[in-house]
Amino acid sequence: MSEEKKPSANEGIKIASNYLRGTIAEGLADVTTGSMSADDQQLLKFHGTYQQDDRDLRAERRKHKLEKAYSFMIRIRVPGGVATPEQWLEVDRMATQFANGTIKLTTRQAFQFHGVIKSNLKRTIREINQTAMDTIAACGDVNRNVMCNPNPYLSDVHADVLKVAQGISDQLTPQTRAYHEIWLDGEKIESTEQEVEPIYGKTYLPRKFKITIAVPPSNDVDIYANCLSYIAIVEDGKLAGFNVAVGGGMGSTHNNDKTYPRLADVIGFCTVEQAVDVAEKIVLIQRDFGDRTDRKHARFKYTVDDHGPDWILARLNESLGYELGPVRPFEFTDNGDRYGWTGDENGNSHLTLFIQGGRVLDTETYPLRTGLREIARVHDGDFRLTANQNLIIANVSPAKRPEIEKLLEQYGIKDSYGKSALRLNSLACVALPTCGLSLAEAERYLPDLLTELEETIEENGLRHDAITIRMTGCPNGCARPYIAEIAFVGRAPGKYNVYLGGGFAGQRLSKLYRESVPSTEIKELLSPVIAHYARERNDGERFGDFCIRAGYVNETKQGRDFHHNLKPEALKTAQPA
Ligand code: SRM
Ligand code: SF4
Repeated sequence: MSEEKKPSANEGIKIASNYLRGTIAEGLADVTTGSMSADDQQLLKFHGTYQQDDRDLRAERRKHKLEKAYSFMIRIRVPGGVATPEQWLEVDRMATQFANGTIKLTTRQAFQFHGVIKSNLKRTIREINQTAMDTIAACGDVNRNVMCNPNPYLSDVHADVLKVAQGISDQLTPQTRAYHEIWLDGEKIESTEQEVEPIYGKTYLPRKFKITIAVPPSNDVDIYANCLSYIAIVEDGKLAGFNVAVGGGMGSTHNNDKTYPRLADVIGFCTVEQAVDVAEKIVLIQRDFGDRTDRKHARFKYTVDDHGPDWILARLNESLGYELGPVRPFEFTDNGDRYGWTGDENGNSHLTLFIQGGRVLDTETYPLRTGLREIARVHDGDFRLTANQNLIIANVSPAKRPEIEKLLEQYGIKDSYGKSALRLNSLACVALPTCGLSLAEAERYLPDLLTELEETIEENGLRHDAITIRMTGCPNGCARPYIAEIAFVGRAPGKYNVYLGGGFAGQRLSKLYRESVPSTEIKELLSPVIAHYARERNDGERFGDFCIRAGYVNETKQGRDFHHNLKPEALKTAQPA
């Protein structure tokens, strides 16, 4: 007899929370501790904030019998990644006043603050809302920040696409008044009966949900790694509609084959007018059919894999009351950002800047944050956050460009100048010291590893050859590592699984090449592969494709195969020659 599985603990927390209130208000008022209760920590995510502690200080504080150095990460939603100069200035101010003096640009086009202490949490979230931005649903079992291709090169199409992203974001934003009550001192509504969460209901979604929109040929928002993606189809210079893709995701757990990254399947085409409806109906399918018993199997990618994309399409058509059209042709060439100045059809200019690790801060040698602040003070366009943790100073009018160029010069801010194509195509997640799940360094270590690998790259004449390279501190995949051509995924302090063979446009999963490689041995491990590539690649052949052709790894054809079909050497720790 099959035993019915119980819903996971988080389902109970959501039901008991009275639409995400829990005891957050009381917890914030408790000055005896810098932390919140375990259940409220889960609920806080829906409000856009995570309790963390400074892991660099753990041992020292334990020695002195002190509470951990608790603080909060706050994620600010920026649908489509577009922020005004005024918003930039406010984010910059709050980074100093309430956070650790840095602004983090995330892999989903959002801002993050780190290091906000409990007594400042409410004020910070309130002030974020005063800037016409918010944090609701930046995290939690709901739809997250909707991503959108940030490059306004085709500015009319881009404006249309951005409108759709904002429409989807609005439609899927939770309706609970809890956010207003707790953070904005909104009026308390006593009866839960008056609450309406027409899309989510009391238990919201089984797990987080992610949506993105790409404008080919750029796949800079990594559509294959999202739960639901739209691929803009541009015909005669106009937006004709979108191909719809479902079931992508990255997260996996070491030594658990039942968890795996998966690429989205493209299942049909919808018109611009249908896009919001399609998003809502897909979310409802996940709400009703996603696995609420096991959070490691609760993402939409498993719903799609378990039932099959055809089943999802049939259900979607049924609930829409009309059918998606056949998939239209499209082609992605890459998933990186286009650095430097570009112009658009309206005569405005856009400058894409490389921001290492997405971290905007001042150092003694590079006053990036100050420079951007000064630019925001005169800028008459907007700022665009890219899904590659970079920044576009967008829509610079011809009149303003000389002034902005002068400031760039004055603060030494370079777009891509002097950097290898390898570095310009790198991504690292936050990891230590704030991420509670990290097993190894990422953002703080990748820049140094790149410096080491750049020696090999230079020796082999590959300085200008783009290779995508990504690092995460654990297998959750926040920098979307499993679709990079080279990826490092933390196993333990100073040790990484090395993956090869991802697609240059983010269209193929990679495969484990060596397990648990000490960081000191990574250069020795990869140098021969890079040299081999430089010597024997075919014309235009990408590094990831070469790694498969030359037999370093087998091709991963689908998510379920990610952990299988490994070369025997993959599970051996690398031995230096
Ligand atoms: Fe992520 C959890 C940071 C994008 C997959 N992610 C976390 C947490 C909140 C750790 C935690 O749960 O305690 C990290 C906070 C670290 C910190 O100190 O800031 C964290 N994720 C990030 C960011 C900031 C990484 C970055 O360096 O930019 C990204 C914020 C995006 C945003 O603005 O919303 C971020 N996370 C992603 C992505 C990439 C994407 O969405 O395109 C993924 C892979 C795609 C996917 O979802 O499948 C991702 N994060 C995860 C997972 C694994 C989920 C799963 O399916 O198993 C977790 C852990 C979890 O949810 O249990 C996680
Ligand atoms: Fe933290 Fe892991 Fe995400 Fe990196 S990949 S930010 S270590 S959860």
